[in-house]
Amino acid sequence: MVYDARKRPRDDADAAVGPVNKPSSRPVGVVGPANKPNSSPVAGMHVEQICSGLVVLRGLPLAAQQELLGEVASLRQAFFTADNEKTRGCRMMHLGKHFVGGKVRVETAVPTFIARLAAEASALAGAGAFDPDVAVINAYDAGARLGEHVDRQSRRGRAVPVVAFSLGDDAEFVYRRSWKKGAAERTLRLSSGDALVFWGKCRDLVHGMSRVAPGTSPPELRLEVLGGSARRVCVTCREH
Ligand SMILES: O=C(O)CCC(=O)C(=O)O
Repeated sequence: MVYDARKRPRDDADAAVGPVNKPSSRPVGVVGPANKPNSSPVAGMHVEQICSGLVVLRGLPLAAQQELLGEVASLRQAFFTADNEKTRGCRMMHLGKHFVGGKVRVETAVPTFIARLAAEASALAGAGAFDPDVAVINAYDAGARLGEHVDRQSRRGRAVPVVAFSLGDDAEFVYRRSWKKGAAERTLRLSSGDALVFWGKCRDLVHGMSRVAPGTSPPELRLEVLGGSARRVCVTCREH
């Protein structure tokens, strides 16, 4: 069966943080050279605007999902296990420049294919130019979760987005506007081939992943190429 994430109904819980804009399907953005046909796999994705600065692009074609998974599988960088209170059942990999214990560590560069997909997703979402040189890859087992956190900002500020691609089983992405007690928590269902883009007013969203929904991955996507028992992979790109 050909998997089409665009057919999945929008979650009711997807109400926005802050002022709600109606979800909109905007025309596909042109991210290639102006006078050439746009062959990007991102170009046909469905744009779902949750609110100003928070967009989910749905339906990266399966072939591109497979290519993305293949890129992750072929990386020389190793996953490390971060099984603590915040990251249950999650293996992680850092790409590009990272800060560990206040010190800069430069890991394997973000592969061109991943950086290009993320830049194109940013353009399609309306988040503008994006040149990701940092990424975190999370491989989640069944029952895994990722605690609430805020992603480090780019040196260029809040205007520069975070772009996160989901592969494998569906996940519940939870988010809220701030750490303040009582800040309303929302949930977005993310499926394989979805890309979440957040920037501007939403750049500092408090967010995490509360649940992986077993058995919802497109069957053609073989996550076992990563070794281990990952059910979902999230590739999150940022610009330093
Ligand atoms: O798995 C997800 O959908 C979220 C990943 C995330 O928040 C992160 O890596 O910072």
